[in-house]
Amino acid sequence: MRLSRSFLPTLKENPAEAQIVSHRLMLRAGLIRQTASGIYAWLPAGLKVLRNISQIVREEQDRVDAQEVLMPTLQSADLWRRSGRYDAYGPEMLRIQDRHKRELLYGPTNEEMVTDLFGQSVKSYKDLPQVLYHIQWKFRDEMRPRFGVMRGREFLMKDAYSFDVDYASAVATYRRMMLAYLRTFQRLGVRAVPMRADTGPIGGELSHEFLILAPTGESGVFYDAALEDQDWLDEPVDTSSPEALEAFFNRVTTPYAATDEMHDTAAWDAVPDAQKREGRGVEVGHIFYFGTKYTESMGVSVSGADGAQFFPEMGSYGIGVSRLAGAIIEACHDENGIIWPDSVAPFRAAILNLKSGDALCDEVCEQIYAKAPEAFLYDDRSERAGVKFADADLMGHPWQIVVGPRSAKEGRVELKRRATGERQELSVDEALALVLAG
Ligand code: 5CA
Repeated sequence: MRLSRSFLPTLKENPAEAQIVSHRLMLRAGLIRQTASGIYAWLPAGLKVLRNISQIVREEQDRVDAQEVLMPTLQSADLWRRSGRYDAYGPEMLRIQDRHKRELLYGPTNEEMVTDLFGQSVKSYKDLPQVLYHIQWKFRDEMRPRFGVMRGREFLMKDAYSFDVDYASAVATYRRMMLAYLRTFQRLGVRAVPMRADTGPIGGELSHEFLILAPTGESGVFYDAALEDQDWLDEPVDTSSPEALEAFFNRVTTPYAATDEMHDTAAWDAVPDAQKREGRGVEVGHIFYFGTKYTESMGVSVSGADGAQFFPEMGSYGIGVSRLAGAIIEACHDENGIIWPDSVAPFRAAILNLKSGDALCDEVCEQIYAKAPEAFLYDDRSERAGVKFADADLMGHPWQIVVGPRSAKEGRVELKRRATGERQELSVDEALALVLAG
């Protein structure tokens, strides 16, 4: 994208309404704009981030055999009356009437709808297990929307729902999903620690939250450092084996980890001091096992091997996709701006033309840009070099390719790595190879 022609409205000043760093940087870097309280429009660079996050989430869901669907945002109130949650959900639910005075709602979550969809088509134990997910907008009329996309009213969630024949199989599905989550967050360039959690209005008996450490997080967190350095991407867990899944689950859940709500001081005292990590965390995912709560209340049963009807066991698994854009910034920034992990950055590199209008500089920049126009943000504006450097730092591209008249004469450019500040002079081809690798 050429910066001179793009809709990338950066701000020099800190917007007064933004209290936390990710909100400030998302507004200043031109990623989002608020359109109503707790409701945001995603501008071109922000949308690229949201898509990159969604794609990684999708690939890791697919890897554990979850199947993508797309359910609507609007749901019928009758569906929620069947589970008994229509009245129980309270004022967080946005309730709507259509022209025929039929009651609808803007979905805050999809347990009811997916259970109904499943019940319409699946009649036999032979068709289990099933895991369905979608990446869809939700609405929760939060009492205090704040911190930008971190606690919005309309927000993008990946929500998955599983149906299994029995407890053992449901627990295996839950553990598989836990592995998918650890891989997802690792690929997103952040470390999210799973912690035992309260189940809240979703209900159920087994639940874990995934928290990214950030000083502005809403929960206090306590955990054992043993949870910090595990690499889950290449971990050979045989996800078809319940025993392998159990061993994996025990490894992840044995070291101490809890939010302040679930904190157990006696267990914490037993963790060696050198291993103790304490801070604040942002919840970016939450998984639940709740057995037959919805299949039973909604009357959705299938026939078993013995011919008798039974209620499938369910779980649900959420990731805050739009919240993650903010949470990643909370974890990855410095005083100059965002430092995007390579996997989610809207552009791999900025091309900074230090002398726009100079025939040679323009030619070198155009030559680089033509190699991969979608990967680069080409700063072709006739601005001062200082402005271009500051904007590139603010927007947080993993690399900056700096093209100035002196080095351009020798066919060379300066390559800066945003995360470390490290600079090196390279030929155009060497720089391209580094930037476009992986
Ligand atoms: N049905 C279950 C799992 S699919 C569910 O709704 N779980 S949840 O309530 O925990 O939400 C899942 C994730 O959505 C949370 O972990 C959080 O990352 C994100 N989320 C929840 N509320 C908001 C909000 N107001 N703004 C942004 N993200 C949110």
